[in-house]
Amino acid sequence: MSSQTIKEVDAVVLGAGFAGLYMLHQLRSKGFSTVVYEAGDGVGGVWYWNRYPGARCDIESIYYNYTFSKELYEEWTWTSRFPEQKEILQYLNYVADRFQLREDIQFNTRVNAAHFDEELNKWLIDLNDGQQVLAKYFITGIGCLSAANIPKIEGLQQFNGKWYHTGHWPHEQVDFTGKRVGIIGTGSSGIQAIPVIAKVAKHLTVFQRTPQYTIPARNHPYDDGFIKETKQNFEMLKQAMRNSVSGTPFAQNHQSAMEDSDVTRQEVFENAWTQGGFAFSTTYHDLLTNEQSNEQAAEFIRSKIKQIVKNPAIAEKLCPTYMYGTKRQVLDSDYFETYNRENVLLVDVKESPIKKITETGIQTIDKHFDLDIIIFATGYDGMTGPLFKIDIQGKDGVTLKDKWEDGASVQTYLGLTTAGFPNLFMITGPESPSVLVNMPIAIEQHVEWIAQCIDYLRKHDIDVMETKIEAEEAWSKHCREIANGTLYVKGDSWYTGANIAGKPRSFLIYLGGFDYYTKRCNEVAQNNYEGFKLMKLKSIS
Ligand code: NA7
Repeated sequence: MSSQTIKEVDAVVLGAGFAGLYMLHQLRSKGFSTVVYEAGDGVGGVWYWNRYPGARCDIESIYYNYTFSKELYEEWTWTSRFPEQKEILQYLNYVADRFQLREDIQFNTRVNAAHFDEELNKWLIDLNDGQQVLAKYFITGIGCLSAANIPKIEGLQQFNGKWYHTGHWPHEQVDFTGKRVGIIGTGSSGIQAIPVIAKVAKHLTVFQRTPQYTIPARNHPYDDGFIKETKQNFEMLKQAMRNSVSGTPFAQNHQSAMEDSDVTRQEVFENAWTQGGFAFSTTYHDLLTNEQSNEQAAEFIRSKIKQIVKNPAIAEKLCPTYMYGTKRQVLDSDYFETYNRENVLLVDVKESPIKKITETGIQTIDKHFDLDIIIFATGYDGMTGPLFKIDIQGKDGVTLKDKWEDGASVQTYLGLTTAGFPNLFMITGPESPSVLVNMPIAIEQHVEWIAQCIDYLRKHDIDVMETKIEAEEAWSKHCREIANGTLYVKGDSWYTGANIAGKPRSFLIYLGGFDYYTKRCNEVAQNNYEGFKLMKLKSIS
């Protein structure tokens, strides 16, 4: 094919969220021509799309930001412990302006396809406006949770009211005043939205399939003294986060829940409950490896639900029975308290499944619920979903979907690359620590590794970098072995793909610890990118 009329750059990056913005900044600072394509009309990624009421991050704001620039850290001031969506979006807009990133971002543009051209040894990228672009490097920064799951329920198209998915919330304000609202789904999104909507709507019906373990977030405004001290400790915080197991600056707890007496364990759980946030999940190291320890945590939360919810029958329905933490633990603000309101009704759809959506509401097998608005808080096709939405084709015309058999046999090297797809990098891709680490820190580590790698390739006149199959086989095996030693694999969650009808079950998050993972990535780089074939065009032709 001829490349004469096609725009050509060193790198194409997908997505203008935390990952895409920093990737652009890194590549540009190293002198690589780079363009970012973003489907939305602004930066923010997941924080651009998730505008539903109550949307907040579940990582504390002072940790949920970039650490690559001390000046940036000092300039930006978070207002509260758990940042709301609006504030994170403001932060990312500030970053885009501060580092003049917008000039290399093309908004309102989707990448439909990216095919590796084996004659040119470049990626040919098709955009939704019909344009094409050639790039030596193709880098995805599309997040792990960006492909919305809207369950196929009969009749949705005939519903006369409005319906929304939490991950594609409209930009204009949705007014719930005087409205009968139905919400399907009680994951993080549903649990954040429910208390906020209940305060405004005339009536809220919650369609729950699985109750959740949720802990009070105990969000609060930050005071100036605390912020000042945090900023002063920036270097220490940065090192602590980057060298930690989870991308946060907390020391790892090495104690088993079964080593403590019943009384002490209750005190430990009670303290964590009072403290709020993710403190609960770090009370003991074996909550997700030892079923007995897990049950202690589960039972503690169930006892709290029964204390908070006044109606014992409703409390019972809200008590989860699956293993604690095998679905992501949720943080809430007054979630269980909301079920004490008179305008809130809980419908257990395991007991009474949804049959269809009608013109006027939702019909379960035994009752019709009249609704003006339906909200799908039904989550995402995680990890592979965002990648499979794009026709990514590597060597010999094999697509990523073909190679990974729709998710049944995902194999990557370090969660960054995959054999047969030369010069393709996936920021926080499958089999990297990604969502079980503080995301901005995981992203920074990937972005810096990729930028250094591309720089190395340029310095050594290498045109094509390709993963060796044996390297990815070993990495995937290592990932699976660690995951299989935990309780995570037993859960029906987006972690395992069990939330999507027909999706093959696989656990695609690296659980060996962010610190070990970073060390391993650095070793690969130091050993001249072991596990990769590095080729010069002369030697290919
Ligand atoms: P989640 O955590 O995947 O939650 C989705 C919820 O929707 C969950 O309660 C599901 O029940 C429920 N769901 C999904 N499909 C259906 C159908 N067909 N009928 C009834 N209920 C359904 O997504 P979120 O957006 O809340 O959170 C995603 C992540 O974002 C979160 O973990 C944080 O990391 C941030 P199920 O449990 O599958 O029975």
